Order: sequence, then structure tokens, then C-alpha cells
Amino acid sequence: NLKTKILDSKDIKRTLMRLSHEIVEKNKGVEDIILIGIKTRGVFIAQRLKDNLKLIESFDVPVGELDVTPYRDDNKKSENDTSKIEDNLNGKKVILVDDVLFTGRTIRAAMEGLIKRGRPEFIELLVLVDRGHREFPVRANYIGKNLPTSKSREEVLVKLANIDTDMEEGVYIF
Ligand code: 3GP
Ligand code: 5GP
Ligand code: MG
Repeated sequence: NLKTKILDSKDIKRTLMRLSHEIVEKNKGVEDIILIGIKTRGVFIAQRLKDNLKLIESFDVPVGELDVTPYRDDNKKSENDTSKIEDNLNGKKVILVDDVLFTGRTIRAAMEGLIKRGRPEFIELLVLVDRGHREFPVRANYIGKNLPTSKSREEVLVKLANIDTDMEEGVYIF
């Protein structure tokens, strides 16, 4: 049970600021962008990106919350959808936000949840950590940190000050 700190709180802040600049650069601004965080930690990351984009572009980018559990293909499936997403996504530039990208099944489920809500102009993916081991053809457009991991023997811990009180904010490998 050895925990190694990969990113501390300051590293996470810098990484999210870099990713915010990448979003602005790639989209030539933030018009028509909506950040959609995948519950739970993706939502807090999306909120921080929103705060950064406000500083960079002086523009309020909307943030939505997506619950993917009704759309999962495994035993973590649930019945009710607790998403909070403003009206519909027709013509929007959707940036999906999650903490860790692993097999890609969560993102597959997220896309099913999104297309029910309209036809976005496009969907992009931003993740704080990509730990590899894809089982679906998914890749992220914006990556905080590529973190090679053992598929079964290692786990990435993402601790955010907003919700985690058990450990200092950071990204750890466990
Ligand atoms: P999150 O909802 O805050 O992102 O997948 C459900 C939760 O369990 C996630 O929290 C995720 O961070 C956490 N988790 C930790 N390790 C793993 C893992 O190896 N696989 C999955 N699917 N989730 C993990
Ligand atoms: P995937 O569906 O790509 O296998 O897993 C992605 C989802 O599971 C993410 O929402 C993420 O929160 C969670 N997840 C998968 N592996 C890990 C991990 O090692 N650490 C953490 N913190 N979350 C993980
Ligand atoms: Mg997650």
C-alpha cells in the first residue's frame, strides 16, 4: 500500500491553467463551448476550468453535470439519471471533462447520455490523467498527465480539496 504523489495541488492548478489555454487556443476563444463534467470529480475539474476561462477570456462558459451510470454497459449501471444540463446541446461545442481516462467505457456511456440531449457541433474530451489500457477506441483531446500504470495492480487516486477531506489535494499512484 505505497502511495506516490505524482502531482501536488500547485501542479494540478498549473496543469488546469495550461489545459484552459489549450481550449482557448484550439477553439479561437470560448464561444458556444459548454463544459460537461462527468460526476463526480469531473464536475469539480470543469468548474475550475470555467474559473480559468473567465480569467483568460472574461467570458462565462456554462458547466453541466453528466451522470453516466444509466448508460453504462457493466454492473455499475443505475436506473435514474441525475445529470444537470441546460436545455439542449444543438450546435454546442461540448468539452467532456473527467478525472481519469482508463478503458474508455465511461466516455462511451457519456456520449450516449449526451446525444440524447441534441446534436452538438462536436464533442471533445479533456482528462486530468490518462492511465492507458483502453478497451474502446477513445482518445482525449486535452490531457493533463499521461500516467502509465499497471492495469490491475495500480490505481490512480485523484484528491480534490473541494470534496476530499481524507488526503491532501493531489494525484497519487497507489
Ligand atoms: P469520481 O466519480 O469522483 O470520478 O468510478 C467511480 C469512482 O471510483 C470515481 O470517482 C473514481 O475516481 C473512483 N475510482 C478509483 N479507482 C478506480 C478504478 O480503478 N476504476 C474505476 N472505474 N473507478 C475508480
Ligand atoms: P474507464 O471507463 O475509462 O475505464 O474509467 C474512467 C472512469 O473511471 C473515470 O470516471 C474515473 O473516475 C474512473 N477511474 C478508472 N480508473 C481509475 C483510477 O485508476 N483512478 C481513479 N481515480 N479513477 C479511475
Ligand atoms: Mg471520474
